Amino acid sequence: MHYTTAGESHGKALVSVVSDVPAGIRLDSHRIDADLARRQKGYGRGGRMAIESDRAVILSGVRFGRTIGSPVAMTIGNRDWDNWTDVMATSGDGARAAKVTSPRPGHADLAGVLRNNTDDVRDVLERASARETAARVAAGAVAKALLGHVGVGVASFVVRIGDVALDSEPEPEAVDFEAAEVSDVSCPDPVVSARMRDAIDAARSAGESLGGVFVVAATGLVPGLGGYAEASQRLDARLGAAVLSIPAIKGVEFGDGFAAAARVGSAVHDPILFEPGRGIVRPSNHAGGLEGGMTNGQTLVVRAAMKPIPTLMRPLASVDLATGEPVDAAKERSDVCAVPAAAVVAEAEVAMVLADAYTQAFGVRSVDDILEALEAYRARLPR
Ligand code: EPS
Repeated sequence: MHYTTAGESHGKALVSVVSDVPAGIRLDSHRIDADLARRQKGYGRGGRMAIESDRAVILSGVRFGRTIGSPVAMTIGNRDWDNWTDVMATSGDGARAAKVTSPRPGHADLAGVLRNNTDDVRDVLERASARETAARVAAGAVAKALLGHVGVGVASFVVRIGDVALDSEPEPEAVDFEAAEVSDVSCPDPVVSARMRDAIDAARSAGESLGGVFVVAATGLVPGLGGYAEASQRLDARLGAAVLSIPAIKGVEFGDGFAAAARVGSAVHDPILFEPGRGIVRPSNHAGGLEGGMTNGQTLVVRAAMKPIPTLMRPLASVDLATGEPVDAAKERSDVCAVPAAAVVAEAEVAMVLADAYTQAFGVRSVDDILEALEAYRARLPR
């Protein structure tokens, strides 16, 4: 299973196409919309989120609430399009659209205009905008629906915003995900949530923006997804690439991640024990559920760092690309902090990689075939 998206931030709509979708997945558009709504919320979002109310319209690949084995195409309308019909028209000469010529440091603006040989930063920023991630979340909801059939759950929580962090990061099994979902910063600890909101308020007042760190966890995975024999099979690499493809994500860790580099081996690796009746037991999960490029049957723990958003209300120095004169970087309406939103997008990315790994291992034709192959696989695993 894999996806592609199309759509500009202020164009008419976003488009999502999910391919290699097995038949028989129960797909409820309310579930898709619930994730779209989670992505929209979050303390620190800007004025745009008050305009949008994202809903997925399913165009193909689904009949009577179930996938039929063909590509699932969806659109999400941009309500803001009504305010941008001149600037984002698909025809005409653009005479009424002022060019954006002051690239924002940290955004795709400068490298994008150099790459594409354009003199209008808007040609680049419209697609580089994180608005596109709404389409990823819709695609990820299809992946999550398949994972639901095989007993896999994917969830996330925020552990840091700016310099405010949870004192110690809990094991995902101990996280109250419902509390995190209710929190408008997606942090399970209400006291830390309040400090995170204060930090976002302070950043907004200072014309600043904030990044942070979140965890995505996946439970119920069978061991052996992915592979060790070929570089392209390694699940760490596929998950890492997927999460790093989200705008503003600068680092990804699994389990203990970078901290493991400072420890001795016996403090990093998870012993393998056997308990009669329970089978193989791992007393710890430093590896974050991945060994040798494969799932090992434990909870997958992915942690990602997001840099602060590049659009600053107190802008950094830039250059007017039309004149070469020094100017302030473009100051567009934007968010102060989108870390809670990025966590939902990362759930979608992780879910897509895992759904793809399940279809590669157990078949792409139908949910029933996948479940049968999975049962046979589970039956031969040691008790
Ligand atoms: C974004 C700028 C803002 C954000 C946008 C990402 O949009 P606008 O320029 O319309 O104010 O709100 O995020 C979304 C629209 C979204 O749906 O997440 C940017 O420059 O990346």
